[in-house]
Amino acid sequence: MLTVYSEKHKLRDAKTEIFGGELVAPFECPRRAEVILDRITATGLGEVTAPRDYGLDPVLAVHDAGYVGFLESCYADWVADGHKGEAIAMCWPTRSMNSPYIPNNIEGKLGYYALAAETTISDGTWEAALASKDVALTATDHVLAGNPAAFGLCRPPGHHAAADQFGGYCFLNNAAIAAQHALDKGARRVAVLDVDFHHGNGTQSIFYERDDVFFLSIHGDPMEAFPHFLGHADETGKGRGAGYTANYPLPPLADYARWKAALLDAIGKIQAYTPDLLVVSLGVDTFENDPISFFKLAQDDFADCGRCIGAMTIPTVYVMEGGYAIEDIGIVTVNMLSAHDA
Ligand code: OKP
Ligand code: ZN
Repeated sequence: MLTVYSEKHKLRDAKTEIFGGELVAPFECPRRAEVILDRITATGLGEVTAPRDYGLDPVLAVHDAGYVGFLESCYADWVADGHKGEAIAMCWPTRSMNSPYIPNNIEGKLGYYALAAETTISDGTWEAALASKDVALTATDHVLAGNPAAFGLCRPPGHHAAADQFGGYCFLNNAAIAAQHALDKGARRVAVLDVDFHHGNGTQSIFYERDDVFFLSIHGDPMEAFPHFLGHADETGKGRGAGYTANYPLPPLADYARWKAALLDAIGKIQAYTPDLLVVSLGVDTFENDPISFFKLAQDDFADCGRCIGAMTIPTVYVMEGGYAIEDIGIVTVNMLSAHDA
């Protein structure tokens, strides 16, 4: 399988994350992509190629223009406002403060455009996010050109990013940008299967009222896990999109038997939908040793999952999302990808 990779992911190298009331080194760090790339090379998964530059048009096809402008100048605006650390949201327009105004002040803007506080915006974040969507788009075009599958080694990840919100380590929604790009290039229907431990709230919200993208996600029950406020089983789409969202929230300590039952149900729905393209939001934080998640998938389970997805024989783009058991994420990611082709 072809991998698309850009060195520019290294520009996303934040120094701080709020975790457990402390400022810690971010779980979502450059070494993640290096470990996965090393495993791809060591196992001979396939060719590794650089992305091409698609500019902002495919971004603006799913994201709000004001949000994109905010991301582009956020760090510079933060520094110009006299701050020394990384840009971070601290104040939100919550239920009791509904207002149509978008603040001028950068602290106000951060609250307006953020959905969580753990994720800072650091120097280089925007450039890395741009390269990450180019990785997803290049992998997508490779599949649209007739190849059965490709892997976009995206970093930073994307599935929590909504049309106008960042958070959960995500800025631009690479999977949504890829799915929309495929539709704009002639695909009639696209399915997005999100296997990251966390619910793909951003992808779901972007396509919630549409029937041309079917979003399915298997994840930690939001009653117990981030992103806490979306991903319940009764969220199934709205309007034209009714029936084109499927959520499989699973409880703490869910093992592969339980997880696979959800996967097989999702696969049945995907096959009935007959999509022209499948986008897999490939998070590997379902792994038993992941430091911030609570599922119990073992290394070999990822190969079984890859086999099940590959057996659908739908043209498939994998885009990297989460996975924080740094020393093992290369193994489990490549277990999944190599089994797809087998
Ligand atoms: C991003 B991706 C756990 C806090 C979790 C944010 C997690 C973002 C995950 N106590 N904080 O979906 O892997
Ligand atoms: Zn995750």
